[in-house]
Amino acid sequence: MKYKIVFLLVFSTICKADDGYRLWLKYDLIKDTGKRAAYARSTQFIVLNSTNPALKTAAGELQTGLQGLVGKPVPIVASAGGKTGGIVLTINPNLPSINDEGYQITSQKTSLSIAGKTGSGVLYGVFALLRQLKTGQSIDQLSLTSSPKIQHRMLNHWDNPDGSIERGYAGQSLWKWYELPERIDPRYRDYARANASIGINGTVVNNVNASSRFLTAEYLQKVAALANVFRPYGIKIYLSVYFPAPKTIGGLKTADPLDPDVNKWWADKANEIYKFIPDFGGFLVKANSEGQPGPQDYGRNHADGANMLARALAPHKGIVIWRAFVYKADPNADRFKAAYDEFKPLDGQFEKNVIVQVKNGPIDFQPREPFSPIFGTMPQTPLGMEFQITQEYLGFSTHLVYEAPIFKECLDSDTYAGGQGSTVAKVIDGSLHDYQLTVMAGVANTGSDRNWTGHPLAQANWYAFGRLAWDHTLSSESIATEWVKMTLTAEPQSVKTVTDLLLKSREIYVNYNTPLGLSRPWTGVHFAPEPWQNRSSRPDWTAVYYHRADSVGLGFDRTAKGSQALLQYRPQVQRQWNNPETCPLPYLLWFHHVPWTKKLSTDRTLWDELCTRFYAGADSVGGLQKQWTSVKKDIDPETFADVAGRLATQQKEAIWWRDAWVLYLQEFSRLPIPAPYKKPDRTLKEVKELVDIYQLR
Ligand code: GCV
Repeated sequence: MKYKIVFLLVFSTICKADDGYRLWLKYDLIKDTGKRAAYARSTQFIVLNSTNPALKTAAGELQTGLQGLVGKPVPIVASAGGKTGGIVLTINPNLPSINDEGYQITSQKTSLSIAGKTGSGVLYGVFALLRQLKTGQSIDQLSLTSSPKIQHRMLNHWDNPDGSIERGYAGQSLWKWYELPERIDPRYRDYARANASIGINGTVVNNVNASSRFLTAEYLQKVAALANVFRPYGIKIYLSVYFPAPKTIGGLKTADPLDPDVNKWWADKANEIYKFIPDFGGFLVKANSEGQPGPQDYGRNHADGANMLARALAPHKGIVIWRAFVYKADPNADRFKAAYDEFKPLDGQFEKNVIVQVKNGPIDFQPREPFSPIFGTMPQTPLGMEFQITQEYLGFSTHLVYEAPIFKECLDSDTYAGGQGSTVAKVIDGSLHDYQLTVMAGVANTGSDRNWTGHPLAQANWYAFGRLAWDHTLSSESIATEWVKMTLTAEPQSVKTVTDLLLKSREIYVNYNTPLGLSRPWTGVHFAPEPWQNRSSRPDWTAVYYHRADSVGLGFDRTAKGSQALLQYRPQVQRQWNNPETCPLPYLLWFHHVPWTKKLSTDRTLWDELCTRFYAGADSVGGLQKQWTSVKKDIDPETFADVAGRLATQQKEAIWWRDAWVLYLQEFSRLPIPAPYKKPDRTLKEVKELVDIYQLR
């Protein structure tokens, strides 16, 4: 009996299901006997002869990783003492051909060296080596050199002081403000590890809809406690700031950026912050946007506001990340044009430590958007990229959408700002216009859920964001394959299948959600389909504003005859999208109001093409389910069941989206649903009732 209990305990420990907490950092025993395993097993020691905190972290991570992979402890020693078979970690500020955070891994006979100019560089090198071992890459004659292409690779958390997360779908905030600074949740360190392993080096811990509370001494202590945990992982902390803080917590009568007292208040505040956090990164600011106050409240412009904060931070080497996400409640305006209209005239007027952070598209993280015209038209201002990892418009954490293709589509778009080949990536990595200050930010999809991201496969989006911020030339496919091998399985057929499923997922979602360039940033929770929504406090918070369905056709005319938004792009880009006959179908309805019966390049009419995509998209979710079922034997049972459940919900909701759009648009097109597709089983009224249930409070 006793033995039976012991056996059961041991067995249940071995078979313990994977709850997803370890993310892609699963350094489990390598079972094969190949060279990679032999190499890992032959590592006798790790040489560390420095007290640099990030280097110490690097040694610790290497030790943990190797121990997991080979199942035996690998000691950390101060010197090789003439012995071979070790991995030597070194900081060498004079290393050529890498930047400050780059690394060089080289094999030297029976030893290996991981070197960087800084401790962080070595840390990234360690994670690169572990990745190499874990994904089964050859380590013979290893010679890996890599440097990040973007300087500030950061997560933006839209986390509120009460623990809620704006647009968060994986539980509550990771930050337990009421426990800090005294209690340090071990999860903070695990968060830092995960980020460092993919090269993320900055985090904005609070929502851009900011509370001034974070600038009080009480909260700065809490923020400092987090910064202390993140520092050894090379991660700097930043804060979103509430522009009128000099009034709300400073007792001043104004927050006018040209007022000397206001300037002094911010300078004093910066000094105070740096006393708490000597390596504080800087401020992220949402101002004069969606009701947030800002410099325009005092008749000043964005540059006035940003520059005032920049001057306060400059003595400490901090930066200001000023967001370009702005639009006004003007019934005659096109929201698409707002950011360009406000920011383009300010090009070249920002202080050196200011970067303007631009969302990838002109509207708001839609399933597909053309790149923001700002990227091609502000050559004298450093521009940062803001991607959204959390799935605000992508089915929350229920629908599977692998986002690397969304990020890549934007990064690889040609702005023509300096002639052909002037991609968005070259704008934001500073190479096109020769600037040093560069940022890529991702609005985080993390939360207190045990697996961090709600949907287990949404971890791939966090991972892909980090990998692309490090190197935007990586392909969506290579990142997906790497993530699958790190996280789910090493079985070649299943790796292929899951990679394929990830790569397809975005296009499938677009098809049933917003095909042919439709968009849907209407008001509310952004979950349920509501193309009929036409009432709101602002016209640009209705659905009808965006799709413009009428008896003639569908889509928003943004050509010279319409809102003229297309004119904000360089002429070469305009030419690609200006003609409805040749405009690529994914962007068609972004720029044109197209008649229902117009024949498209697919030889189908607009109406038939729309229906085809809505139906094919919804049907394809069934294909994803089949693919997932086919890998069951190679996936941890808990993860398998979790994803299978979410895919089943996605299947149901994809049909819901399809039915809502098709039945609603049919009221305008007055055309039948083309064969072989069948009319939805429900009526528009029934679909609306279902949506109402989801909106109930
Ligand atoms: C943080 C969209 C979202 C808001 C978000 C805003 C922004 O409008 O729906 O939740 O606010 O973008 O990016 O500032």
